[in-house]
Amino acid sequence: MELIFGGCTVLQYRNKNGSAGEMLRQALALKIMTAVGDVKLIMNDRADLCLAVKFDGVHVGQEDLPPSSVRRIIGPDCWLGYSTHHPQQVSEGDQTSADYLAIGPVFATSNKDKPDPVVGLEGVHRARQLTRKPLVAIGGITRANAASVIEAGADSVAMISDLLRDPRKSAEEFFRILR
Ligand code: TZP
Ligand code: MG
Repeated sequence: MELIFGGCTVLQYRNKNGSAGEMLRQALALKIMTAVGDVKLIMNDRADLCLAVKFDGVHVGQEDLPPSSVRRIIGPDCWLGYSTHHPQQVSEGDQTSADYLAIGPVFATSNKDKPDPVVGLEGVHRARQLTRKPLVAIGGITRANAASVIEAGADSVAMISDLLRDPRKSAEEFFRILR
């Protein structure tokens, strides 16, 4: 809720260790909790859970079901996000029915197991040249470097650690910096 009060408009539910049942319960709780706000909810990895809890979209990576299969499951209206980590993946992602592509990790991150090599601002710039889909940059993004990431060509940024310490204050500060 603090993130929403701070201005965040899209939240991803991400749980790499929970059982399907636990994820379902937590996602439903999140949905109920956030119903008052105008926030889009994205389920990480799992198209089935996205449908089960009526989230707004699902985000998959290179090792999940491919976008074409996910699209068949979720239908035309749910958002589909697809993670990419180097130029070839961006080009391939551009040819899918994904609604947006993620590019990263832009910088070093401690919130992903076995992260791909960092792509840096140059990787964001390169990705921008390869797709006109909305581009979400992720990985090591902070209030201090977010403007440079947008400047490099990202349409938006996804953040974990830099928002967690004091979520509302951090989010408010983030939006002040970008506006
Ligand atoms: N995918 C690439 S980096 C990352 C994910 C899920 C984690 C981002 O977390 P942080 O704390 O913003 O670096
Ligand atoms: Mg995934």
